[in-house]
Amino acid sequence: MAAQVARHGLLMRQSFSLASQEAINWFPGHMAKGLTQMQQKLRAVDCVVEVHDARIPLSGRNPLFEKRLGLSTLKPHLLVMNKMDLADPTHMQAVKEYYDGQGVHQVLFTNCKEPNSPGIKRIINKVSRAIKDSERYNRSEEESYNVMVIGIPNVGKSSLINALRAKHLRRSKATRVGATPGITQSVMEKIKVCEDPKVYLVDTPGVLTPRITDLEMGLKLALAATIKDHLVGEDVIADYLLYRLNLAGNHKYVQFLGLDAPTDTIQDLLISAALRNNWVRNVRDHRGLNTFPDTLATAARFIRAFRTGVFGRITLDHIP
Ligand SMILES: Nc1nc2c(ncn2[C@@H]2O[C@H](COP(=O)(O)OP(=O)(O)OP(=O)(O)O)[C@@H](O)[C@H]2O)c(=O)[nH]1
Ligand SMILES: [Mg+2]
Repeated sequence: MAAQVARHGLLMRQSFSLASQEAINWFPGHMAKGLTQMQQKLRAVDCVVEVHDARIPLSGRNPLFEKRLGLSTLKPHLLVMNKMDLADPTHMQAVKEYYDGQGVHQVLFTNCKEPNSPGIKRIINKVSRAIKDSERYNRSEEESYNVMVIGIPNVGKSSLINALRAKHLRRSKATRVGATPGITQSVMEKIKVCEDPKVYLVDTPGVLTPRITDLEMGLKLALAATIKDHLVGEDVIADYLLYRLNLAGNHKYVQFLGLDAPTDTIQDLLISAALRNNWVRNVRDHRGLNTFPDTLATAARFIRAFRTGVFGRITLDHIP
C-alpha cells in the first residue's frame, strides 16, 4: 500500500497509481479515415473551430490536428471550450491566459445545452471576424463562410452545430449526437447554421491521439468520456474519480451513494453503495439464487453522476 496522508479529514493515498501502466490505444479506422478526409476538405474551408472539453482544458488536445491540418498557421482557428456548465468557472480566465501565452488568442467557453447562452451567441461573430482578419481573405464576390468543426471524441462538436442552427435558424437537429464517443464516423456534408452572414459548418468524427502514454492524462480523458469506458475499465475510472474527489475534499459522493463516511478504497465504496441501494445481481447455481453486489454497475452510476454534474462543476486539469 502506498504512503497515506490525512486530507480533509480522510486518510488517503498520496498519489494515484495503477498496476498496469499500459498505454491506451484507441484509433479505430474511422478516425484515420476521418483525418485524411479533413485534410482533403481543408482547401474549401475558411476557418477551423476546434472544440474541446472545458473540464480538461489542457489535456488531450490532439497534436495530429496541428501537424496534419496546420491549425494556427494555415487557417483562422477558434478554440471552443465546451461543456462549461460542468467545469469550474473560476478557471476560465486562467485558461484563456494560458492559451494566449501559447499563441492561441481566440478561446471561447460554451454550453451547447443552452443555445441562447453567451458563448454560443458569440461564435458566428468571432468566426466572421477571424476570417476577415486573416491574410488569406481576399474574396469579394462570395459572402459565405465554410467552417470545419474538429476535436477529440464526444466533446460536443455535433451539438455545437445543432445549437448554432437552433439559435440562428430556429431549425431542429441536423447532425447526430450521443453520450458515448464515436457517434460521428465520417466527415459530413456542410450544414447551414446562419443566414446573415451565410455560414456553413462541416461536422467531423472525433479523433484521439493514437497512443496515450501519459497515465493520468488517459484517466482524465476517460473520466470526461472521450474514450470508450471499457478500454480503461469502469472500476479504474471510478477509482480515479474517487481519488480526485477526495483530493479536493469533495465528499458529496457519500450522500449520493448512501455511504456512512468518506473512503479512499474503491472496492469498499462500490460494495457498500451497491448493497445500500440494492444495485445487485442475481445469479442462479446449484445452491439456488445468489445475490451479489453489482460493483460494475455501481461504478458506472458513480461515473455518470460526475459526468452529469452531481458532484459540482469540476475541472480536472491544473492550470499553470
Ligand atoms: N453538459 C453538457 N453536455 C453537452 C454539451 N455539449 C454536448 N453535450 C453532450 O455531450 C455528448 C456528446 O455530444 P456530441 O455532440 O455527440 O459530441 P461529438 O463531439 O460530436 O462526439 P463524436 O461525434 O462522438 O466525436 C452528448 O451527450 C451531448 O448531449 C454541453 O455544453 N454541456
Ligand atoms: Mg459528433
